[in-house]
Amino acid sequence: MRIISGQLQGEWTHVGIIVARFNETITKNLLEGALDCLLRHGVEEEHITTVWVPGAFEIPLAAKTLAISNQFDVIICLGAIIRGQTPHFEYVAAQTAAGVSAVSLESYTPIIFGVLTTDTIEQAMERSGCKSGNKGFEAAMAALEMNDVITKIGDEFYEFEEGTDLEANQETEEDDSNQ
Ligand code: INI
Repeated sequence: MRIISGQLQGEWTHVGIIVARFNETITKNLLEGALDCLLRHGVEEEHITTVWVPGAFEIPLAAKTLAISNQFDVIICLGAIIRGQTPHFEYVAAQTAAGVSAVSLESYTPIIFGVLTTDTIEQAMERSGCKSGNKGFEAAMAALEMNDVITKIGDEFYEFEEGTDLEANQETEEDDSNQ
């Protein structure tokens, strides 16, 4: 039996963080939590890029743009969508989640959803470091674990030519099977 599981080890890991400015008092705490986790687990400061966007709705495009640069092993998305503040909470939340998920699958990049979706600002505060942990810290843990898992699956089951990635590898395999 073969078991693959990820370690929380960040050395040599290039991390992109996208953080929404909307509800900045909360998202700043999420960012702090994420950075704390990354630095504690060995990610070098110069390997972390933080990108600010206006709101959660803008996160997926920024994530895609970072992902296709091929400069990042993993991307963490941080935001706070609060039901009480907007009648279109459901749309913003659903589109943000669906967009982040789609970009991750399309780009073969672990992209972590560290976006709070809460009913009240108090709940958002509690989950950004005050009472019930910090979702930013948790998102960074998930990022490190997923980076290691995906790397290990790649090492175990794919043969890469130098300079290729999972997507290029898949295209090569499709070309081979069409011949
Ligand atoms: N963006 C958020 O990140 N959180 C929110 O709670 C929120 N509310 O309440 O509306 C929000 N809206 C802005 C949205 O993300 C976009 O920035 C805006 O619609 C421009 O595209």
